[in-house]
Formats: sequence, structure tokens, C-alpha cells
Amino acid sequence: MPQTLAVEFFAPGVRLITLQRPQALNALNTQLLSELAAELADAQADDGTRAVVLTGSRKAFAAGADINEMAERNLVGILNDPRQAAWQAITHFNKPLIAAVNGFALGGGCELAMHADIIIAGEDARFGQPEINLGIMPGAGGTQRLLRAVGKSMAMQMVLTGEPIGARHAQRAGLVSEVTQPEFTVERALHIARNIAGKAPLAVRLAKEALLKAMDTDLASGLRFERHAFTVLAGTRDRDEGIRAFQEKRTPTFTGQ
Ligand code: DAK
Repeated sequence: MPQTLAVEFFAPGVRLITLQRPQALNALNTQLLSELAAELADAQADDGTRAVVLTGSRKAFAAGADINEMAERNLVGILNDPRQAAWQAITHFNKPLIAAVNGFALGGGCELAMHADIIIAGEDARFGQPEINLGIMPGAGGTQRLLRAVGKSMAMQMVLTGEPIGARHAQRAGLVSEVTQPEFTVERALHIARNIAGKAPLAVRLAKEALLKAMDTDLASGLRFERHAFTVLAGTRDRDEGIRAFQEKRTPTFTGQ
């Protein structure tokens, strides 16, 4: 049983993971990161899980890496850091991941949110990379993913000053797809997850992979991947079912084949 997470299941195929270290504003210590990585691995292996929502509390999605734990690590400790493996597992999660962010998403917390495919933010959410204030810099993808999400100028400003931005600002910049009242953030994320969970799983998986390719490859390679994935889907039963259901004016029943 995880100690730092709560996990709930919703039909059809949605898993809600809530970070629960309220005493430290969900700071990401080794235990929390390991439990999160294990939960995502379980969700990935489970055919019944089609989408995952990740959230924190009203006050904090996550206030970054656990600074007290960081204080105990020297350079050797950092090179052999077990949190590296946990971050790798989170990075390789291949099902749809939606972050429902209220309150602080700082440092590793902002980086964790950026691992999600979609971010829904409450009006009071604050996104920031304050590592510079500790004499360090982002280490879990912050410099790379933030720049791709918000562009060079704003990423530079956020990383070099450490100052956070609010939810509306993050939405205008493209980091966040929707802003809600804080009490509806999780509900809205679950609604989107349920919608995605009803789609053909192979199409969702390949569409996600193709979209992520756009972030790290040139246009010609991305288009090649897209064409290949599109061709693969043309041979699936779910594609036949989707088209037949349209013609028969009914809701499709996808099986993942
Ligand atoms: N770590 C540990 N404890 C934290 C914490 C954190 N990041 N953030 C907050 N807390 C604790 C506070 O110490 C306090 O504990 P008590 O004093 O009550 O025992 C409690 O949570 C409530 O916090 P505050 O009293 O400070 O609450 P406020 O509302 O006044 O302020 C705040 C909220 C979020 C503005 C403030 O707590 C704050 O500035 N927190 C630190 C934010 C921060 O600097 N985050 C970046 C950390 S560096 C890596 C990958 C990534 C990283 C590292 C390694 N590898 C791949 C190896 C990432 C690094 C970072 O994220």
C-alpha cells in the first residue's frame, strides 16, 4: 500500500492518483517518487486502465523536490540518486496522463506536471522553477520541457529569476490547456480522462507518441512516424468498428485490437 499517494478507480478505465504529503506540500521525496513510479508502472501494465489523472491538494500540487532530503545528498549521492530511476519510469509512461493542478507546482512539481500530456489548472495554481534560489537549476526536464511549452523568453525569465507564474499566464503561454475554479479542477480532468478512456486505445497510444515526437524530432521524421502510425491503425479492428459505428449511427465499442 502506498503511503504517500491515494489511488481511486473510475469507469471506464480511469485511475486518479492523489499525492499526499500535506506536511511538506507534497514535496517529492524518494518514497513519493518511487511510489508514483510504481503506480504508473502498474497502470501501464493494466489493460483496464486507459487514462490517468494526477493531482495534489488544494494548496499544492507539489512544492518541488524535498529540500531536506536534498540537503543530505552530496555529489556522489546525486550521481547514484534513486530518484533518477523513478523520474525515468514517470517519463516513459505511455498512456494519457492528465495533471489537475491547484496551488503550488514548483521545481520538480512543475516538472512533474509537465510530464503530463494535458494540464488543467485551478485559478490559484502557481507554476515555477525556483531552483536558482537554491543555487541549482532544474534537473528533471525543466529547462527542456518548459522552453518547449512556453517559448524561450518566458522559460528564461522563469528559470533565471525563479519567479512563478499564475494559472492564466500559464494558459496564455501554452503550458496549461484549461483554467477552472479550484474546486472543479479534478472533476474537469476526470471528465477529459473519461472521454479519452472511451476512445480506441491503440489510436490514443500512437497519437500520443506522434505528438510527443513533434517535440524532439525534425518535421520530415515526425511526418514519417505519423504516416507509419496511421498505416498501422488502418489494420486494426477498432478502426473498422469506428467507421461502422458512424455509418450505423451508434456509439462505437472499442476493444483495443
Ligand atoms: N521540500 C521540503 N519541505 C517543503 C518544501 C520542499 N520543497 N516546500 C515546502 N515544504 C514544507 C515547509 O518546510 C513547511 O514545513 P514545516 O516548516 O511546517 O515543517 C511546510 O512544507 C509548509 O511550507 P511553508 O510554511 O513554507 O508554506 P508557505 O505557504 O509559507 O510557502 C512555498 C509555500 C511553496 C512558497 C514554500 O514552502 C517554498 O518556497 N517551498 C520551496 C519551493 C522550492 O524551492 N521548490 C524547489 C525545490 S528544488 C532531481 C530532479 C528534480 C529535482 C531535484 C533532483 N533528480 C532527477 C535527481 C528538483 C529540485 C527542486 O524541486
